[in-house]
Amino acid sequence: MSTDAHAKLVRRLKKSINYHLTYTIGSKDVNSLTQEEQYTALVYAVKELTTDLQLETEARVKDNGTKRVYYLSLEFLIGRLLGNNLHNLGVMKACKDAAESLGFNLSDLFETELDPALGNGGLGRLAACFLDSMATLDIAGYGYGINYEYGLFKQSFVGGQQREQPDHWMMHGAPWQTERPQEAVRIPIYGRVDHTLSSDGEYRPVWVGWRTIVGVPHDMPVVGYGRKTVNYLRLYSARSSDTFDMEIFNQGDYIQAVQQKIQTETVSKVLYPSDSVDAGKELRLIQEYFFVACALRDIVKRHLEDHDIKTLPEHVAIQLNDTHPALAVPDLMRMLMDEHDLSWDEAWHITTNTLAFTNHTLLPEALERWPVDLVEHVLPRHLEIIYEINSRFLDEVKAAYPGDDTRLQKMSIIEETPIRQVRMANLSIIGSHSVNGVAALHTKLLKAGLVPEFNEFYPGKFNNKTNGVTQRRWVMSCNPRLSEAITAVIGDQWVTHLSAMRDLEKLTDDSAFLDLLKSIKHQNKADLSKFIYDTTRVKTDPNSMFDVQIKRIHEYKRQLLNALHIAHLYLSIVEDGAQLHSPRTFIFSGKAAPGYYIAKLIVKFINNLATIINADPRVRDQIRVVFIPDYKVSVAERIIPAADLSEQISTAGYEASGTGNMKLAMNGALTVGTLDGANVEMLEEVGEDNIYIFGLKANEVLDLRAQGYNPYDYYHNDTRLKRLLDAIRNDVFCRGEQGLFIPIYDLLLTAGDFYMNLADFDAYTKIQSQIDVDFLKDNEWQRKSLLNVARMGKFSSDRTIAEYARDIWNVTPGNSFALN
Ligand code: 26Q
Repeated sequence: MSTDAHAKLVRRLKKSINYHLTYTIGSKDVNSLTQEEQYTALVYAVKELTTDLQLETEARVKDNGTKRVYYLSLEFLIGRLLGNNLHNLGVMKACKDAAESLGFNLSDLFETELDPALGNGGLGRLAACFLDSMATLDIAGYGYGINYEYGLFKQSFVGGQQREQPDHWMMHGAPWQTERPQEAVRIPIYGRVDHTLSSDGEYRPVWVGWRTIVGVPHDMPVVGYGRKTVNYLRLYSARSSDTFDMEIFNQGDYIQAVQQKIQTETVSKVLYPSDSVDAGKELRLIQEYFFVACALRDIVKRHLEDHDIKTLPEHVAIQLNDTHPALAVPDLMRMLMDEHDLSWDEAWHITTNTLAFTNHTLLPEALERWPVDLVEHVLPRHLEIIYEINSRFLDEVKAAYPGDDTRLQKMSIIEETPIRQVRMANLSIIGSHSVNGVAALHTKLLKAGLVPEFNEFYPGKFNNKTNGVTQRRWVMSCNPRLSEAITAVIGDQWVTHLSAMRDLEKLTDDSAFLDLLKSIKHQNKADLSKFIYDTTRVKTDPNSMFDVQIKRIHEYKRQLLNALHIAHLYLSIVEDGAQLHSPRTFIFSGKAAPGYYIAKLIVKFINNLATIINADPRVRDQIRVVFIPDYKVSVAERIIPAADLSEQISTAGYEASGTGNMKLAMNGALTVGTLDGANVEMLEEVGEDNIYIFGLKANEVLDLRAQGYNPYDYYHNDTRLKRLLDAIRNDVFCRGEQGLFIPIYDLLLTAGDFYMNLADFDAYTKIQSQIDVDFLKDNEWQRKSLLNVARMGKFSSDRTIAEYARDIWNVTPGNSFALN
């Protein structure tokens, strides 16, 4: 930006901030403003810039007849927006100058922003990275979801146990959002189907007696890097319909009418805090239907402004983020047939060519199923359509495989036993033209293990799209020191073409550059140490190795294996006089679903280890343990730049992809991991000398289980394991709460250790000893770290999105992005 343009922009921002302080916020005295007031006025000023670009983008898309992509997701973990948007707009400096001249401290204002937690974990954050990449690639791509009033619960610890508190993230307003009441949509729900015939004798089902939910959109700008494209994320709030309520009001039951109103508005009240299936909750089903129905109406309405309904697949692509939006299949069918008078075959052609589905899980028990009775009660017409889809589909299967009843049962949308349920995965597969997994191994296992019959029946429908993350948030913005150092030597191409990081390889023998990287990591670790002290009162040493495991707490992710290793180190230091070569700080962060008993006990176990170890003078100079509470995007942004070692140790075959693995490696952490999810492809990219791979492979896990895995074999044959598990059983870590961790002992032995912690324990301790030694070899470690940064190009979500665009959506990025 020229000096002139800069000065002009600073003046514009200042003027606008002052305007909003007075007229939007209504603030009295500019000298006694709260941080929130300063922050809010600044956001309104910046939103003027994004609004201009958003309107320009929208006009360009409309004029050019550009195909639009809609990403339907119940979760968007977008993180704080101010810093990110300023970076992507390229106005960070101007904004800093404007803020400072008004006496505001921009860094403080960044910290004032509440971190919207409208998602649980990987799936929601992936959706946010995809929005960033779509806008940066100049794709007309929009997110559609729910405007939850309460995001994911806030986590705190009381006596080491997880407590949940509500996250009322809009408490101080939501200045990034623009409410658009004029674009509200009315959604029917409940009621029954009248089976009537039209005048020419055709079957004309009519959905009658429904109630209405009103969906009011709230748009948030999604700013592409480079000031060209600004798309939006459209989140719907549920409101009750006044016309409907009037009827009850007129009947005289005022209180009942108000109660119904309140009930309707609970639909967008809270995000379900579990990242696996929560059995059969009506409110969750309504949420899934509500946002899909709002999105489809909005999408079809926009399409009809310029085109005929029959050309929908040419102008619109809709991506379903897991099965949560699977009701898009019957709802689009219903709109096309019942509201646009198309035949079944026409509607089916349009529906299947518009929709595409992404699967994120391999656990059969994590597949969504809804009781038929519940679906019938909430959505009677949709159930009828689901039955019809199923019956036509099963006819095709019967024709292809006469007499194969087992196959028919597996492929049916309806599960018959133990109760009749709708299988959302089958519905999504049948109703889409593309089904993709999120990493090469995951897609392979999806095709071969989870739904082989579908893969056989639909050749070419299944495909892989390995996940990625946006380097704009996960390097440029969260790790400014590293970004500057990189840009100084290879330029800033990497910000939009991460593969350009390969140029760093020429510096692997440049000891001055390696020293610079080391000092950057050290400064980042010092910053994190301060944050850890402020949040937990635990002192950590930035000279120790920072070993991090940050993700949702799950048995399959095996935080327990990490904790067992730590407890083993503790015992071997105290009882055997063992000594580590490299002092280590074990850092955990992550939330357990409120109803997930064993995950919460694992949290407590780690917290107890932390208390015991950090207070024990015999071990505290060698190992330290911290559990950083309330993991969220803004906490991840502090931890990731400071990590030396990244723990990606899931039981092979269970982590669909992982994305934290990519973020950590991009920031120079070395990975210790199993051959699971995207770790497999990270190994391919960085080479085996630059990653620590251990443990059973996915096929070995299955083979061992088939042979009859017995954890007692490991317990009896490994004296370390016996000592460790007995210590857990005998209350060594219970801190006075007797018998507290017996369920963990039982999980690992009597209950069969389903995730094979004990089978991988030996390999894990061995590789950890190797890491302990390697960390001492300063230059070598730093060189490996640099190669990780240099070789993560594949894992930019820009690459992922370019592949979706080419293979699934059939759209051409306005901003050319080369794929291999
Ligand atoms: C379903 C029904 C009812 C209530 C909740 C849910 C629900 C909610 C969230 C089920 C699953 C989720 C989230 C799943 C998730 O985050 N999966 C992760 O997706 C990432 C992005 O693809 C992968 O990298 C991870 O491997 C995968 O675990």
